[in-house]
Amino acid sequence: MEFIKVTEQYQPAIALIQLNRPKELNALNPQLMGEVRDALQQLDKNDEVKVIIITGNDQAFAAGADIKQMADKSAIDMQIMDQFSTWDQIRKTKKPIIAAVSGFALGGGCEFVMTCDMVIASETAKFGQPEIKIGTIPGAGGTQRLTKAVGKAKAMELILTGRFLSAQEAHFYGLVNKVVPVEMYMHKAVELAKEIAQMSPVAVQLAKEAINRSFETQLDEGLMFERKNFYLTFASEDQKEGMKAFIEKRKPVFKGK
Ligand code: DAK
Repeated sequence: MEFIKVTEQYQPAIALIQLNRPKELNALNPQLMGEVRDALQQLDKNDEVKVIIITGNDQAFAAGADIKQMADKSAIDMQIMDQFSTWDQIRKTKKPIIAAVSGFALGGGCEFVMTCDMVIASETAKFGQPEIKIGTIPGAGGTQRLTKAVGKAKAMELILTGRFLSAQEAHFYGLVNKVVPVEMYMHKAVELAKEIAQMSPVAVQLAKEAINRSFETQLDEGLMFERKNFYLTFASEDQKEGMKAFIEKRKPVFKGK
């Protein structure tokens, strides 16, 4: 594993996955997501593990999908790469996943957090879907899950402006379970994991499946719709300009085509 660290017995019955590309603020490239998928599948099969915690570091959970890796792709490249199958497999994990979030959880990072089951945030956590600023839109569920989590008006504001949500606001809108000082977020995540780990693993898995069912019955259709529009942005000059401008550290000039 190059981009994540996995500790199968971080605490009794609790496994930890740590995203580990600190210099890039844990930007999510396909290899990293593949490693997360493989680790989750492994942990799902390990009877000693009851709850999984996913974290980054104090500065960043993840600042989004890797823009440098995506910038030059065409809509068809994106379609053929089919990174969504990895994300789809991640969301099929049977055991409960707690995201322990500090610092940036942006774009794909925010979407990754929303794919987890519960969220403990540090006071410094910042959530957002800033894809609009680089000429694209959320592609891994943001338009669907954020809207369900915070409501239509707030989701529109966040996704159309790319503004960030503070940890306290995210708590107010129900996106996170608890906000604690930065030195406490791992501790609180473990505390929550320990409580769940005491329950029947069968009941926990069935409950998770049922809750997701209620949440996702109409989600598949929404996700497909979002995916097509996400691919479509890669056919625009604005996406090329937006991502190029990010890499060149300048403001983008959008032309509307
Ligand atoms: N990708 C690549 N590199 C990134 C990055 C990212 N998303 N975010 C940060 N970095 C890199 C920076 O380029 C910089 O690298 P160097 O220049 O030092 O080589 C390093 O991390 C430190 O970042 P900064 O110097 O920018 O640090 P600051 O503290 O000044 O700013 C920031 C932190 C988080 C505000 C800023 O880095 C930023 O705005 N980052 C980009 C945030 C963003 O736009 N995120 C959304 C990306 S689009 C999909 C699944 C998901 C997605 C799409 C498809 N499929 C399954 C197909 C999701 C798309 C996105 O997430």
